[in-house]
Amino acid sequence: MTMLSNLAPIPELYVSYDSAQKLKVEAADLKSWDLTPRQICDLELLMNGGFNPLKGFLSEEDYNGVVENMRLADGTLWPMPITLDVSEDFAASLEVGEDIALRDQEGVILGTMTISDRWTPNKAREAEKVFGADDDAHPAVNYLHNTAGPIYLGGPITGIQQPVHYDFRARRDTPNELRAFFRKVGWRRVVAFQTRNPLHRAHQELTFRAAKEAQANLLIHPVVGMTKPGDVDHFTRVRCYEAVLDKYPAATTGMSLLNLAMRMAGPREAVWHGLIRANHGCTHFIVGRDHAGPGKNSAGEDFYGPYDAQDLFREHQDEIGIEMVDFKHMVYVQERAQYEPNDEIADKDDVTILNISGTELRRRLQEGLEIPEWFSFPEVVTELRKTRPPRSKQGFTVFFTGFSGSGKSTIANALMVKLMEMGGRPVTLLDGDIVRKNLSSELGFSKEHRDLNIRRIGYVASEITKNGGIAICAPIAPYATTRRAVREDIEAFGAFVEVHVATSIEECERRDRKGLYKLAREGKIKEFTGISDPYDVPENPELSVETENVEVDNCAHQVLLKLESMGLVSA
Ligand code: PPS
Repeated sequence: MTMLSNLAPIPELYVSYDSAQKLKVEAADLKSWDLTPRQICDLELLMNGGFNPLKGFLSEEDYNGVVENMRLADGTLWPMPITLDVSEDFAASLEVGEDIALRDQEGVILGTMTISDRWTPNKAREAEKVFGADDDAHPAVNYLHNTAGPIYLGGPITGIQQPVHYDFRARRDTPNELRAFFRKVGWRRVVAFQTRNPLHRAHQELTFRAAKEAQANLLIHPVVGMTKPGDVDHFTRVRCYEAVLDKYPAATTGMSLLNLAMRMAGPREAVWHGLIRANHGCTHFIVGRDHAGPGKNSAGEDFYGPYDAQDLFREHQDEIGIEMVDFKHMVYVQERAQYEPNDEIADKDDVTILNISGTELRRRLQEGLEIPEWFSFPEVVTELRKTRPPRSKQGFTVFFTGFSGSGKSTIANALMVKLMEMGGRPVTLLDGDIVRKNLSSELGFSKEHRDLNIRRIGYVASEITKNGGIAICAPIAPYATTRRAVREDIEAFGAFVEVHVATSIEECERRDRKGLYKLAREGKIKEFTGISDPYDVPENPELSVETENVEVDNCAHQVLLKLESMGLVSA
């Protein structure tokens, strides 16, 4: 099959500038939906034609077709549900047929939608059919159940303006801008490379080979919208990509950033990515092993087979309108000092094959170890080291949890002083009592208020961690789910060290330093943790300390040893 790009403009959903100005004024009377970050990404690609032929968020009929057999109601291939999920309250306030304003998080109007459909989706079914399993270990299934609203709205969009991006503006292109660029420079065959990771030498080799094989120019087309939680942030990645771009022969290769919110849906995602690239005027698309793979399921197995994405893509290639280029697994052959496709090395037993896995690379970055030049480009390694300094230079959070009077504050204070004595990073103590005097002064002890209190502490600790400091938290934090949520927030930026101060309730009551247990027993304090309110004992804390017959100094020392063993402080 010979693919030549169709570089005629594709339809967008934007109205003219004058109409947009008028609509903006009129929209003041409409009910507004404040879009989530993922919905903003989806809306941008709906409006600029990246999701062509969609004309809006899916109707119920289209949604059912997409979920069940990857097709819109009219039979057109479309693998991913692009839906507007909202709250019950908002959905209930609307009539079908009504127009709503779609606004970004600062209230700027981006478009309007005429509501044609409103329904309660069967999310378990969506998870099974689209993502392959109703398992929260899949990031998109987790999003579906725990972040997305319960009601879906569908209907056509009228585009008013693009979401504003302040970063890398010159590197972002709509499908029509890319098409115009290809037309201008005479690129008739273009192979696109999708990525959400930094590029190293192996990627540079394989993409260049793919372009040669397809006799095409190369477009590095990284996703900068939303990728897999825990990925390297896009600011760092784009600086890395810019460094790698210089390594290709001049004028063969370009780069454009795609504000896509990935779902990590493997085979379906590959087909979706292909359709999006076809809309951007590309003729070829590289599909790799485990394309857009979400990692392991809750049983520790892969969600999809390694070549499922290639198989599904091949099956639908003609309809997608873009030709697949198989990804070659490139490895470094030491004796020949070059990268070669793994399956083309005839003398495997006589040569030394080198490879560094993603996990090994992260370990080396964490520990500040050498990353060899055969593996990556020095400029890329320098960028990565800036955002991933060794653990002993990163911020982290120590989160004490335990009953009132268990000794949390005393140990936390001792730890703070020891860390300050060591120096190097600022230390902040967020003690339960102190937080309740300041940050959470209006809160009581209901589950809702305790959760709010812990989420606030978690938010402050995550900011401290992000900025390279040490946060020591010492609340009771009785609920495991809330502790887990805080852990997730913080682990995006650094380590979360949960320390269970495991003093028994009997011992805490015996000590009764503040006389609160007595009052709780007398019923004068209600909802008292351990007496009349629950405490979920941590199942897998990084450390559990006993305080009965143990000096405070020794407890703090145990924490310090743990921090040392995790590489967070050096002896
Ligand atoms: S929580 O559950 O994490 O929000 O609690 P926290 O912010 O750590 O606040 C606990 C301190 O408040 C005092 N106190 C109570 N604790 C538990 N239950 C009830 N009902 C209650 N009422 C007041 C108590 O002194 C706790 O301090 P610590 O430092 O834990 O002894």
